[in-house]
Amino acid sequence: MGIVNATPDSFSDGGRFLAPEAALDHARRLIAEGADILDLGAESTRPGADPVSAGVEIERLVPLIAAIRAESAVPVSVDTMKPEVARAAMAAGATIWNDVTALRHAPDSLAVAAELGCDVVLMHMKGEPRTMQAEPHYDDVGGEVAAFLADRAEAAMAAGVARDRIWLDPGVGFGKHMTRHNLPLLAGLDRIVALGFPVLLGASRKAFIGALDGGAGADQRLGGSIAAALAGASAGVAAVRVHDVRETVQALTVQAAIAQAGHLGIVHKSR
Ligand code: HH2
Repeated sequence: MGIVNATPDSFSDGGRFLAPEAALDHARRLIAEGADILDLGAESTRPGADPVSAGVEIERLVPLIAAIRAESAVPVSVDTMKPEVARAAMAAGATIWNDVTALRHAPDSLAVAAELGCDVVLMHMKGEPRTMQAEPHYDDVGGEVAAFLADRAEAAMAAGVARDRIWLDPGVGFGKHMTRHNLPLLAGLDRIVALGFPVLLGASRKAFIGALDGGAGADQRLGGSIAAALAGASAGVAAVRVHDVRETVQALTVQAAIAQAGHLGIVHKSR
């Protein structure tokens, strides 16, 4: 899943893709680099970011979705917590609602997701974007995140969302201490995969990578982003949400080829 930011203040792209033409060019590039899904966002979820109105999000997203739809069949996901934005995006041709609040932001989020019949990504976040990094606490981060996600999947199904429309996401960096929480969460992804839903992992360019590498900035975190994507793939996640599609696809291709050779080797030896 390639990330296309249509925000003026996203932490990693600094608004480079705000103009519709530039965002469309970026989307085209990610498709050419091998993205299977595009995730479009118009509101930054960066800690401390200011909220954006639904009208502004719709203005930024709908023309972009329509332009992508006009030239590509790539599935489009929209990163929004607002049901009215999801509704407008699905009408324009998106098929996945990626909600960092796991359909908790608005009272009608669950009902609208069920009505739209779209795929939904339910992500774990402790607190809300403005405050989430203020002293988060867990006794067992992996267990608590898995329990939360199982609970939200149940709530979505109870509201009428089909089981096979649900994705889960551990929410790396959302209300988690840089290393004390994100690393055990990444090490225990199999517990989330074991819930039986496809899992999406978003670790690309996140701050924990900088924390492990002498404060490396967002544009200096490619190696760590790839390491996290590979760890996710090993644990069985279905998709990784990344900025650097080409490099990630290459890493995953090599990882899969090595695994495949290993399997062939085992078959060989057992003969
Ligand atoms: N991370 C960000 C935004 N949306 N959605 C999912 N499902 N999982 C994530 O990990 C995730 C997400 C981070 O957002 P932001 O700070 O806006 O930066 P960017 O969109 O460049 O990643």
